[in-house]
Amino acid sequence: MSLLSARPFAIDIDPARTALIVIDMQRDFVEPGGFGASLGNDVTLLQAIIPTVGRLIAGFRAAGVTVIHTRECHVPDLSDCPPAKRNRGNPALRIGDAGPMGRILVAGEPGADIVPELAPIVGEIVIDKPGKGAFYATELGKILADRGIRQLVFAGVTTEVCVQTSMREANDRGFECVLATDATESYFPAFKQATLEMIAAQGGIVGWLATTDEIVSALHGS
Ligand code: TIU
Repeated sequence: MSLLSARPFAIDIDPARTALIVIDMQRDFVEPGGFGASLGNDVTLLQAIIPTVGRLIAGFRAAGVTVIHTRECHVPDLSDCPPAKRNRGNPALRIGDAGPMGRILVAGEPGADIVPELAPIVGEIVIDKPGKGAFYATELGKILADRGIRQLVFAGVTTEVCVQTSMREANDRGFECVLATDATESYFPAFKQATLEMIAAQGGIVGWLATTDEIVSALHGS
């Protein structure tokens, strides 16, 4: 056990029962021509966290603690993409349409890949998820149960969409959840800030907040 300096209060972390969940650090969200850009977003904000997410992943790898990556994507026939999701809004390109990085948010296409700087290494788990939450219609719950994992550190994009949804799903399933505040980002800075505040408010109603340095220090027992 090591004490993680966190907000709203410190938390004991057991590295043997902890995993890092890196949410959707895919080219479709952080590079021009992908899903995020097709929705009208400025993707440069998200690109800026890649080095910090890399440092967090490296800290987990060095400590021998489980690293899990997720990708928001759909099977090529889009049978796992509800029309309500595909037809939402008026994007330049819809899920499944051909863009500069292949078909938008379709598994196996270049845009659905995790950015090369954060590529999973052999032995790390990659979860393809059709929803915003990482537990919905995936094996994640079973994988965590099989490994006896009870504490989760979250990073990735976007803070208020897939990260927050996944963290809330995990909180309801009884996991203690920590969000790495400098290893997550939103297309909307105000939404990120609001998300951090709502997670830690009311005595940590959804979980804890800590920086990458605080988390890596705790994992290494310093
Ligand atoms: N649009 C947006 O902010 N996010 C998503 O659609 N997916 C994730 O957050 N991964």
